[in-house]
Amino acid sequence: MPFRFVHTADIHLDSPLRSLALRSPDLAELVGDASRQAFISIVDLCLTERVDALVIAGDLYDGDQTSMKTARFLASQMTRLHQAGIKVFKIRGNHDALSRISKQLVFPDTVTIFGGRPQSVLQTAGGIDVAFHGLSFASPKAPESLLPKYPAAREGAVNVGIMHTSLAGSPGHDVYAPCNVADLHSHGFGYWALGHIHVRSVHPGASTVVMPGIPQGRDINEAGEKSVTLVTIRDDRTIEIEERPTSIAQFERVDVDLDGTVEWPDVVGRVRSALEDLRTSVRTRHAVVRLTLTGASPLSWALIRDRDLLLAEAEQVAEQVGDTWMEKLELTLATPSLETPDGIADPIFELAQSMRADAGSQAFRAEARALVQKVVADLPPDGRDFAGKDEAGLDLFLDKVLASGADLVTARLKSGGSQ
Ligand SMILES: [Mn+2]
Repeated sequence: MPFRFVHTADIHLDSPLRSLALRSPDLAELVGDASRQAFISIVDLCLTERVDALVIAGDLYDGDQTSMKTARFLASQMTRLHQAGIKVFKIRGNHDALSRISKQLVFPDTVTIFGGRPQSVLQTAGGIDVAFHGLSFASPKAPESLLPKYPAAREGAVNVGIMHTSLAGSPGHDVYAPCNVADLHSHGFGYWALGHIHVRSVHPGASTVVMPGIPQGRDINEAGEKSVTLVTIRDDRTIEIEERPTSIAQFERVDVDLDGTVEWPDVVGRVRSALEDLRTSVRTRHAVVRLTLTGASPLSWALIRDRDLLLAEAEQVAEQVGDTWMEKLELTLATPSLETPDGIADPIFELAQSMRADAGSQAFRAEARALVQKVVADLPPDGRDFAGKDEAGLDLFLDKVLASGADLVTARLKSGGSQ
């Protein structure tokens, strides 16, 4: 009988909605509840696969906004595992360190929450001894490697280390207990159950080192199918891993090229076939789409002007395709030249030129910058990144907004009354 466990991390329960673009209340509800649904599907997987343990390598919670509702939810899920005889081994990550409720929750005695001192728990199943070694760091910041604190491998057992770490660094993730994969391999453990980085990675070698990634994406920057790792330790002590899908809603970018489209229904038809293709390739129940229209079409100006109608049509198509949602519509269309063929000055062309020139002027930019900064300051901290994370980001945002504003005014003038 093999020993089996499920390894997950970074569930981030109660993570606030990070996209301001989720304008449909149904979609906001779907995405808002998805992390919780993914956790239920992880527990379901544990029960159907009759595993011996569930390992949670940190960041079960997102921060200090963890609610009583979540506390009750977790207690009921832990009870399901407890009743099935499945042990839970959990460490805290940098986000859990901020959570007040996580310190007060009382779980069944089959749940081990590792504390600030390294601890080892031996579990025997199917004649195989497995030693789980874990350590939680109490602060949200851990600048040094935690690896030296882990005990040496226990002889006669298969050793599993549970650690929250940024490894050698990963874009978009805070440095946390950094360490090298090579050092993990040489520590003598059979398996390293890691957490923190939201993108899955597997590092085979002397031991099996797995970063499972987030089990449910929270916004378009966490696109693609998400999963957990099902680990099987065979009688001969070899370790096998399988990736198992867990996400309920999958974010996906879809680009649609409009080259060659002439009439509005052509555009809608292209969108429809792109969403149908997506639906056949995505296994996750719900697909949440950021749609980007590219290419050149004589309809460009009309599409820019009537973007709201286009979005409404895309939403309708998505609904017809089924379990498909529009997160956002982006237009990066090549706009046809405004110059008249015979070289006679077109007043709209001249106006567009002068708007572009004004948009580049210092005074205009300074005014626009001040306006954007005022909006940013009025938003809660989680919503402030839309205009870039720093000065350079803000400049890029201004470039984009000013250019698309000029295009929108031009589009309204250019195609006024034609649709
Ligand atoms: Mn983390």
